[in-house]
Amino acid sequence: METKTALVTGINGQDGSYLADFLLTKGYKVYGMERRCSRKNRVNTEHLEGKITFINGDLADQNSLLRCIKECSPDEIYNLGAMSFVGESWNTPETTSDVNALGVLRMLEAIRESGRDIRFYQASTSEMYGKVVETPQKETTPFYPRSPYGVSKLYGYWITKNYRESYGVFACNGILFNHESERRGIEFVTRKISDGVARIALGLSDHIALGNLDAQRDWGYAPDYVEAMWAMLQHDTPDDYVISTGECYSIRDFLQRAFACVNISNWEDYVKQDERFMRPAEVDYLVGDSSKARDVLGWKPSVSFDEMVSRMVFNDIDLLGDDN
Ligand code: NAP
Ligand code: G4F
Repeated sequence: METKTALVTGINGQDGSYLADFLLTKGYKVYGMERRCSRKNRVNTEHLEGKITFINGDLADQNSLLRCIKECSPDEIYNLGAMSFVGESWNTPETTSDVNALGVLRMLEAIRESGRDIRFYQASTSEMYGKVVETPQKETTPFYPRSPYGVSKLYGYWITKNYRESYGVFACNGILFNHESERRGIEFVTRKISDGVARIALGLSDHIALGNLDAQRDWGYAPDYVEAMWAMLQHDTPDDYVISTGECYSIRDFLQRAFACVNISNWEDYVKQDERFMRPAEVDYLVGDSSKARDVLGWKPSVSFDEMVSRMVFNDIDLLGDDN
């Protein structure tokens, strides 16, 4: 069988690292694109050194993308690189838009310029539904983004669809609902909670400071979700798919489950609400209908919410235990 080559942007992020793990099991040659920085951040990808090829590139720099494609000659590109933290997007709306919106355009243009037949995956998001106009949200639900991040991702979504329709690029949008894991960035609420609970259990802290506890999300497990990205690019025709569990929980539910892992039932005593973590505009409720992906791609999630919370908490206990 012919070896396929994939270029993955955002390689050092949560999804990039899991996708590389998955593609290696499928026999791919994997190139992981990372930005040059003063100190390498390969917490999620240290184990991939020697197994994949790291390549420097920046979604804010057109020439670097052209060079990356020339250097790897990929069959598939997974565009996962982004300023992905919604809260930060109000502080850096311009950079967020440059990378998350124009970065997609730059990559699509680089594909066109290369003249190669490259399949393209765009990391779109449930944040595009924002102030939801329909529940559950599916591929046909109108969008109403509520943050500079959501707005920037909406451009990425449409330009991907547009290049598919204008130039026949095999380009797919995965509209992924929140997905979490042991490799989740520490600033996101689930990992902040699992890390905070671990610290409290180990006597290293006495509380967690959080913002809005009433928001509700459809939380899945990241390794399940990267399989859906791959499945989209293996299908006969390019299309857009919602990827979600169909279940919805609040931050309070997450807290209750996480504290229960360390036998604490009075979790409210350990949580302080802090204005600093409230957002100028909130997405209150997201729950996805992934019937299309389940029917067409045969995809379904395998790890339950409770199992995911427990894996995250015990992983953080292990990590902190190793540090002490
Ligand atoms: P993540 O952990 O924050 O990873 C994002 C990666 O993008 C980081 O490795 C970051 O590298 C890289 N990046 C940032 N700016 C870049 C630039 N200018 N050029 C190239 N790379 C750049 O995010 P994730 O959770 O893995 O998510 C992957 C993608 O899916 C993102 O596009 C995100 O918006 C989207 N998404 C995520 C979810 C979710 O729940 N996780 C749901 C829907 C969609 P640095 O280390 O250099 O900053
Ligand atoms: O964990 P979050 O920061 O994730 P958010 O905003 O849902 O975005 C994530 O999922 C999107 C898919 O829907 C992705 F596109 C995006 O890249 C990212 O991966 O916040 C979740 C909820 C929010 O309602 C927030 O207001 O948790 C609430 N929250 C309450 N206290 C907090 C905190 N969020 C964070 N990060 N930190 C807090 O202290």
